[in-house]
Amino acid sequence: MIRPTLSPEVAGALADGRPVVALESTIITHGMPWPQNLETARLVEETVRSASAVPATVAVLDGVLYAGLTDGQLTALAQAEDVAKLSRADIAACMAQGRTGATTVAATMIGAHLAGIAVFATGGIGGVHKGAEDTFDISADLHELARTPVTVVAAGAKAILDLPKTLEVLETLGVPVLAYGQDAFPAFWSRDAGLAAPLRADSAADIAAAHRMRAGLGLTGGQLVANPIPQQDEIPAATLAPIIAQAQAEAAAQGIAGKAVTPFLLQRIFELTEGRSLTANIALVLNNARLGAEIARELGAARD
Ligand code: PSU
Ligand code: MN
Repeated sequence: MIRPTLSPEVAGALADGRPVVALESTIITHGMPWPQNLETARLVEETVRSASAVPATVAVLDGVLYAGLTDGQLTALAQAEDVAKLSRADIAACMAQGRTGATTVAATMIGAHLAGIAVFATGGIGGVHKGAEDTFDISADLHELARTPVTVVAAGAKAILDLPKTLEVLETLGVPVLAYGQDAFPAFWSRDAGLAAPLRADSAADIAAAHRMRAGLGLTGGQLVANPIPQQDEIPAATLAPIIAQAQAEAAAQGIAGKAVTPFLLQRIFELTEGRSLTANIALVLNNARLGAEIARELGAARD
């Protein structure tokens, strides 16, 4: 079995059974513009360390799968061009060809699990795109949550997606969706998607206990923790709705499809909100990093 190459910091923590939180790299290469992408990646790592856990950013560099990057590697990745966006389908080919790729939620879960890391914090997950009844565009993130035993902390899913359908697919796939500290399912930039979350958890200890219980029952797959954006950073859903609609119309008009859809929409929304979407995005990622660290601490030495 191929294991990820660990940074010294991550190797030490795993060997001692200290808490580790995996972080994704597609958010750096395809989710945020330079230089805020690097600033955020560093801040997220520092936030995890301040919360008494060790950050393990996952990426493929020149064919090598890493869990834990040096600052030099992080900086190079944040500036690199033509980095592949890797999911379950393409991570092996990228490695076999000695290429460089950033890991999405799905591929980061795979890397985290191979390294023995049970918790992963990010911004938003991929889901069912609007119009999926025609395009069949459903993120592989949802299927990965159904098969790989990692607890993923996100701020829900973006309103660029069809949120009711996303929750339906997660239910069909048997993925627990736990809203943290509230009944409503959060919608990334806003705290309330206008939908009830299937489950609710009020503490990191409860989330860790549910993770362990799933393993005990022999249930495959992970859990999605939907952590609402802090109130002061929220952008009301009504403010964003016309902007999202415009970005979506442009994507359709330009024939954007496949892997390019999510990065295109994120970039257009950043431009149309004059950067406000990015400020909120950074705040919620940091908030998720803190909760991820707390869950990892509660899980203790549990590795699966
Ligand atoms: N949603 C966000 N920010 C992101 C992504 C999704 O709010 O950066 C990235 C994540 O890496 C996620 C991926 O796993 O996009 C999903 O892409 P797709 O929709 O092509 O599956
Ligand atoms: Mn897709």
